[in-house]
Order: sequence, then C-alpha cells, then structure tokens
Amino acid sequence: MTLPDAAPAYIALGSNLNQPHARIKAAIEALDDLPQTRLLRASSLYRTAPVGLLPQPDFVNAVALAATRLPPQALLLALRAQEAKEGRTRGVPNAPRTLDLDLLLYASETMRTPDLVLPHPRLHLRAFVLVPLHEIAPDLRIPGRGALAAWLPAVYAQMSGVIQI
Ligand code: PH2
Ligand code: MG
Ligand code: MG
Repeated sequence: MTLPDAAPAYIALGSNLNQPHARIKAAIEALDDLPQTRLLRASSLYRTAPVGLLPQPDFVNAVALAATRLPPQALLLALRAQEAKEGRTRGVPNAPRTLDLDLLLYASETMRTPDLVLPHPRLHLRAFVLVPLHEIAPDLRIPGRGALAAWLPAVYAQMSGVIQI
C-alpha cells in the first residue's frame, strides 16, 4: 500500500539492554505496522559506544525513514507506545534502555513544544545518529542547520565508537 500525501519522517532507534541487535531489527520492522505509516528505508545496524551517562553497555543504533500521514505529535505518541510495548521504563535521562525511538525530522518542519522539538536538537552532535542517517540520506538537509554531510567532521572524534555491524 502506498500513502499519498504522506510526510517523510526520520526516526533514530537505539537499544543497549536485552538483546539490542534483535530488538532493533524488530523495531525497524514494527515501524511499518504503525497506523498510517510505511517503512521506506532503514540503515545498517551500528554498534556504538555510549554517549553521556557512563558506564553503561554499548548500544545498537540505526536510523529509518518512514512515510506517514500521522501528524508529528501523533507519530511521537505512536513511537512512545512502541517503546512502552518493548518494556521501556523512564528513569534518569540517558539511562540504559531496551528501546529508544527518537523522531529526528518530520518533512522540513521546525517546531518547539515541551514534548517535541524538530529537528531533534542533538541530532547534528551525535555520530551514532549522523552516520546511519547519512547512510540512507547522503544529500539530506537539516532545517536550520544546512547539509547533514557538513556536520560529520564535527563528530569525527566519536567515529571510532560507531561500528557498522
Ligand atoms: N542515546 C542516548 C544517550 N547516549 N549513546 C549511544 N551510543 N546511543 C544512543 O542511542 C544513546 C547514547 C539518549 O537517548
Ligand atoms: Mg535518544
Ligand atoms: Mg528518546
């Protein structure tokens, strides 16, 4: 089924608990089952060194492109529901997690609400997002920040911690 008038949405996936590799593979497929949403493209999986709160296990990260007719807030709620289904509990920020689904970009929307900031405010600072995003969308532009590719050198120091698997 195709979705006329659907918006492109880029979603970051991350897990570092309870079989992250299998969990991320399943979570990518599950995006296709969200209401009014189709999975268009998915990156490779990457093993990544944790950024932020340490020590914690390495992550498996990936990025997917979906076409959706859900508006951004509804998509966010659907992603949160999916996280909860996978046993995600919300404790301290950046704590280990079974599944993290972050809405990175929704078409060329910019918005700032308490729940949702678009583009994702840290996407251009994190190699574990930029590298898989660049794999599936090398020519992407980030609203307000220019070409995605231009941000890669800024995260060069993190690159050794991002391994395609
Ligand atoms: N997510 C975080 C904090 N740190 N580090 C890696 N490598 N991968 C993540 O997905 C990640 C992180 C907060 O969401
Ligand atoms: Mg996150
Ligand atoms: Mg999150």
